[in-house]
Amino acid sequence: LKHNGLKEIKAAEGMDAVKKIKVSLLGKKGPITNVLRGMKDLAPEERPQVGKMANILRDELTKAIDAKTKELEAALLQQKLASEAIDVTLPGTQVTEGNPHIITQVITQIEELFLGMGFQVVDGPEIEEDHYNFEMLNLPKDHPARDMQDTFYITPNILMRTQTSPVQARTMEKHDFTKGPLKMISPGKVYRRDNDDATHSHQFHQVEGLVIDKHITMADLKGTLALVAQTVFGAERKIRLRPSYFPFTEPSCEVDVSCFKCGGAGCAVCKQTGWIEVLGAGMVHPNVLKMAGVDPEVYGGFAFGLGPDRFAMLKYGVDDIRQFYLNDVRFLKQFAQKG
Ligand code: FA5
Repeated sequence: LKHNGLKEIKAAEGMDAVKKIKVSLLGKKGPITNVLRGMKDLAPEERPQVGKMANILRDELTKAIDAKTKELEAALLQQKLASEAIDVTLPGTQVTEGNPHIITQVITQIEELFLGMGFQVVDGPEIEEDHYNFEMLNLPKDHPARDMQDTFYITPNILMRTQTSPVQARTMEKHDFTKGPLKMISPGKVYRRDNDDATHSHQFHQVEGLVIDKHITMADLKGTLALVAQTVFGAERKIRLRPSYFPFTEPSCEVDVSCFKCGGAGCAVCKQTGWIEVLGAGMVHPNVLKMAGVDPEVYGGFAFGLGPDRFAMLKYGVDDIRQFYLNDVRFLKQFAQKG
């Protein structure tokens, strides 16, 4: 029994076979159990001898089965490790690298310029109250100038902001002027019910700028805007200021930058005028200061709202604003920054 048992254990192929052998040799119906059970029929002097032999045999077989189990487990582990091994020399899958959107690049450039001049960058909500988008900016409910910015209303008092100017109102209201002047910019998305064409989109970007202090003049505004134009477009691009109207500034102006590809007929970008409007600006209206709790007799300032979409068009020679929103990777990839 011992000889055959050990032979069987040794030859077993796999765990299942070992388990079967264990049951057949050591189980309740196995030969060893039978011997032990039959002890009562033996002569008393034979019992210790037979019992000892049966126990030794059982221990030996158990040891052999345990050893075989360990051996098989080790083999299985080896097999698993081998099948899951990674070949580190295989070439990897190419991961396509993204790049910041061209409009993000322009906004970042403007942010860096203003941060360098000690401005703070402030965020504001895209879903805005009529109160901040219009009323705090000197545009009461029935003001005709509301038509200048055709609005997506959510409720009569909640809307998709049409401009980043509400962030001015929100920031001015909170600012403690005893601690110093207010110098901020606020970049973000704005929405208007404009008909989409080469230079208009119903969703676009603006960067608001605001400075409130004592003794601020229009010359400060002009100098700041010239610096923005030179930083983004290079020294060769010209700017011009045209008198304009905004309810929240007085006087107001619109600023144009010379068209990047004009001189020829059929320029879709500037409609053959040689200029493209990129921002609106002016000196903050006394009513706007008063509404935010700022004394217009003591403080004054300038504000501007520029369009990074138009900036990006001019800077990179993109002749249709809709390209920015199509998410065509072939278009976007052209503006990947190196390094
Ligand atoms: C305003 O929105 C004013 N809030 C700007 C301002 C701020 C004036 C502070 C004075 C003081 P306007 O509607 O002109 O102004 O828009 C400002 C700029 O946003 C434009 O010069 C243009 O660059 C851009 N813009 C306007 N409409 C669109 C459009 N539909 N698509 C793309 N860009 C646009």
